[in-house]
Amino acid sequence: MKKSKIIFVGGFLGAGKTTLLNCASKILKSRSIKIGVITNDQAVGLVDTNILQHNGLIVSEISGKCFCCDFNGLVDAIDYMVKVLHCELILAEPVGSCTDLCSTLIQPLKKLFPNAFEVAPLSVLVDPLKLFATLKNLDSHKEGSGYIYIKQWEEADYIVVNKLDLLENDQIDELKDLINTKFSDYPICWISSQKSIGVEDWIVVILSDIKSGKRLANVDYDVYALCESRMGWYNASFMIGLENLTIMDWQGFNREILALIQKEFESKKIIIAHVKTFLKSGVNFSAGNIINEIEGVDIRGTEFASRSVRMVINIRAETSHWTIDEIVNDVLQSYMEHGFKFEMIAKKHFTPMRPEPIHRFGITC
Ligand SMILES: Nc1nc2c(ncn2[C@@H]2O[C@H](COP(=O)(O)OP(=O)(O)OP(=O)(O)O)[C@@H](O)[C@H]2O)c(=O)[nH]1
Ligand SMILES: [Mg+2]
Repeated sequence: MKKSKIIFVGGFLGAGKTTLLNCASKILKSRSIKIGVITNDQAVGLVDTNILQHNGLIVSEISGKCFCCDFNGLVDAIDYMVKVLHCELILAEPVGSCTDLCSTLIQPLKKLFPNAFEVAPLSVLVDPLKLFATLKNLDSHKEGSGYIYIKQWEEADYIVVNKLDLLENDQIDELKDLINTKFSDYPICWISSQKSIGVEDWIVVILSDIKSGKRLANVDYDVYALCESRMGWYNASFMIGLENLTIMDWQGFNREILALIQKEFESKKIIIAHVKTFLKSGVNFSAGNIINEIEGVDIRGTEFASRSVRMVINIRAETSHWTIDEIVNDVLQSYMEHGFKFEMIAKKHFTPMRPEPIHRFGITC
């Protein structure tokens, strides 16, 4: 029986994992390969799931726990996609704040299901600006998000430097030198998942027979849990409309509401990890992102007008989840004063739980 191939794309929040999955799926679909994608979060209602589904992909969202803490749920989802939906390749996006994937996912899948699954080399996607900042100042990252970035990179079979389109040639050279100081023996892929540069070459790597899970990161779970516990998570979805039934430009609304949220975070000096929105009405959509306090709002999709819209919003930031909830409530309140109505469909905000993986292998197999 042909083994199903599982491709994990790790990397920190905002590195571009979902954008890469979208881009790669398009290429793979054009080769008539049937793809399934698995998304993951500790709560339901992911912008990523909505975006991938909107692009016509088969998506399964595992929510409630991260992959390593819900290993059996992950195996069930893979099994369903392969056996029932006949997917030939499964792309999986772990939660962006997760690390230790090699010992908690890749080794157990290889060891426990040697005849069912083939696991592709672990790709860890990196935002080049974070890579610059972290590698230039390695000693200051013994805790906080920096600890997670470094552990994610340490366990990579392939470090995939994304957002190549943002770099000048001299920055690429400088980055190569910096990477060499800490990760000299790591294979590196240079890509832009947004512009589809280098993605075909990355596909060659993940479809190859190169061994996966060659490196285990030495993760201290107390530090790891502390780093995650300093973050707040917020997932919500609303129906939005106007009291006087005015037709609204929702792309403009999306840009404006994200800018207001960004301003609130900035004024409270809170570090944003990722704010994502997805607005949809019929076939029209607008997707928005903020990945830090400095860069502006990134909007994709189309301008569209309708009387109402469904909005999904996910926020991950270095603050209490209660503060995030307050910020969103304040911003929504300012719209309500102008006649907007928000009917909440679902909302959950929380601190990520301490990771308690089902399996944790101390050696590679
Ligand atoms: N310039 C540029 N931007 C990119 C590229 N890839 C992704 N982005 C942008 O980076 C932001 C985050 O992208 P996502 O794909 O949502 O990142 P992610 O890693 O899935 O984030 P989480 O799901 O929160 O962990 C979005 O604004 C993307 O448009 C790229 O190659 N170039
Ligand atoms: Mg994503």
